Amino acid sequence: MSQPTIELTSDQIEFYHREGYLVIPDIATSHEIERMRGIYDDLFARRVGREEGNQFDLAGTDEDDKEAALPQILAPSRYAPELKQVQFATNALAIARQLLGSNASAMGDHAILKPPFHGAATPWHQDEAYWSPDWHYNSFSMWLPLQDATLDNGCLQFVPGSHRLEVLPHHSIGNNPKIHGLEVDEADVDRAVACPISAGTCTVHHNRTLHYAGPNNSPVPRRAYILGFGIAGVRRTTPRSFPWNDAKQTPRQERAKQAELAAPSTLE
Ligand SMILES: O=C(O)CCC(=O)C(=O)O
Repeated sequence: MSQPTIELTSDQIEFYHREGYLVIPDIATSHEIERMRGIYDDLFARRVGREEGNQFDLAGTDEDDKEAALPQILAPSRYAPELKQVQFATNALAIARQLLGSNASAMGDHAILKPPFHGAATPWHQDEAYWSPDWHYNSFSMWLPLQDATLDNGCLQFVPGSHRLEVLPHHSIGNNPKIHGLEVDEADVDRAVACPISAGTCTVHHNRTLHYAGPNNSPVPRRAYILGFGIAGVRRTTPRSFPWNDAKQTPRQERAKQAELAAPSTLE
């Protein structure tokens, strides 16, 4: 494995813990970004993972014959293992250990594409709202755009300090349980900070930080490759529930179920 080419300053570490997000320049070279863009476009073009529920429309009803409003791939490195070897991944893990401690580890990757002119907004949400309510989390997402990310094409926006909130009530986009994506019911986003960044820079946000990305009004695709890092979750002793997830009935879940049923059992 390669050595990291980046180290956070104590000011950057302090900013992340205070504000719940951080902008990190120079995490990947233009050469690497160009290479990743080729891999990324190929994965979406081939619709990898569609049958097992790993490629779907985050913001729409995800029908096979309908153009996706916000295509997403879970675990793209499963389909393109070369993504695990990029210098960005080495740098990201080193940063995770600075922000969370030496026992921080990788918790998966995903990709969200906003197609030119019609890529939908990613509504205000907290990532933890998607997860099991049974655990305490201490994690973050590292968001790497594979071209410049601007207000016009859907850069990320954050509410500073919102990582100190509890998980707020969420609902499925459009109150439609067939849609995978979540939106917070209500939140004060007046103080939100938009983070337009150039290719090679990334942002980091805590699992409870409220964040949003606008629609893509530009003629180029807005590609984001996202890595998750965290320390092992501790089971909660005080129960909580996320009813917005219990209510879900997405085509993606159905495809995942069918793929599992069709898979040969490892016990036989
Ligand atoms: O890329 C986007 O539009 C949203 C990204 C996001 O919500 C995340 O990385 O947690």
